[in-house]
Amino acid sequence: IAGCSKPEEAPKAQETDKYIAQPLVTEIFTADPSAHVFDGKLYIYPSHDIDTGIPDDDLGNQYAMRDYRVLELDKPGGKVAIGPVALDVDDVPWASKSMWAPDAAYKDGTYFLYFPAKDKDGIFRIGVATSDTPMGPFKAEPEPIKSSFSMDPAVFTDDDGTSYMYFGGIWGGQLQKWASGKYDPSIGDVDLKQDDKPALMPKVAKMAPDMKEFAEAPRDAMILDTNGKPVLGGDHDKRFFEASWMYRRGGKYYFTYSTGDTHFLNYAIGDNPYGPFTYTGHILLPVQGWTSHHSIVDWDGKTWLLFHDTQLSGKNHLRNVKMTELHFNADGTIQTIDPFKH
Ligand code: FUB
Repeated sequence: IAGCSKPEEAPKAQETDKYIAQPLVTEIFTADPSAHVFDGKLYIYPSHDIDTGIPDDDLGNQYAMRDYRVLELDKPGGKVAIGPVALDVDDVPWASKSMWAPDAAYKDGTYFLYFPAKDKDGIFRIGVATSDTPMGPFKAEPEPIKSSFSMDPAVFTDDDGTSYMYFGGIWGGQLQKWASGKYDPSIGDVDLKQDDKPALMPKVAKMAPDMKEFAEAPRDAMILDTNGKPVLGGDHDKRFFEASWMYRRGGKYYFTYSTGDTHFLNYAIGDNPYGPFTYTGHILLPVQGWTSHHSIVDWDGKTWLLFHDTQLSGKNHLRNVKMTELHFNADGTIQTIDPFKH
């Protein structure tokens, strides 16, 4: 499969020894890595970054991605295979652009690719596509998931086989425009500007048995501060921005996310998939580049953090995925990772 990958740009890595991990692939630019273990192999579902010349702005218009490619590893540190195009925006009837951070799931012989994209009106929706192999190609459903909105879907399957989708993102991810439950174009492009009120929270919905619909209306996945009150909109070091990911360890549910403009990956712990989740700390300190987005997966007897930075390009919109081991303390807290060696 690696042979299918056509080199696009192979920039020279600068000062490779200052980073705690190196890019998993250099042939293409990749970001937002969602990792899953299927049949003992690690599959990474990343965004596929491209350069369209669109300048950086606060809405992320520079992230003008149009397709997905899947990465496959047999063993940690092994060769990384880059799959062919798994899904292209032209093959999604309802989508127009912005194929942002995807995720995947498996159930009963079918692999599901979940992806956000802007519809023909420029409104983010979340779509689903299916395949009988983890690498795809995937065939998109003709319509987005009913009642879906905003972006960054992450699908978590609990031990009892029930799956949940976490999603949402503020600023360019449009979550603030849905604060009333309906899309309100008059709401600004950033957040609600209510610093002393509860922040906008990520959304969670149980998936229907066919994995193609929500089984219920999405609800807030509440992130509480250590005082038991919702994290406030003005607390940019703690409040949810984007990049939801759920990781279960024993009976604890770690809701993990990015803080966007303060560039942290954070975690908040709860007792069930819906939360509430209590803010506990940082997983990853700011990386090189504006965005930070990740996944956490158990594989080969270890727990791994998949993340991205801009080591190869030095440009915010041309990112590269990496992986490093994640360590826990005896009390279940995570040992914060510094992406740079000091
Ligand atoms: O890759 C485009 C967007 O950048 C993602 O959807 C966000 O999470 C951020 O990483």
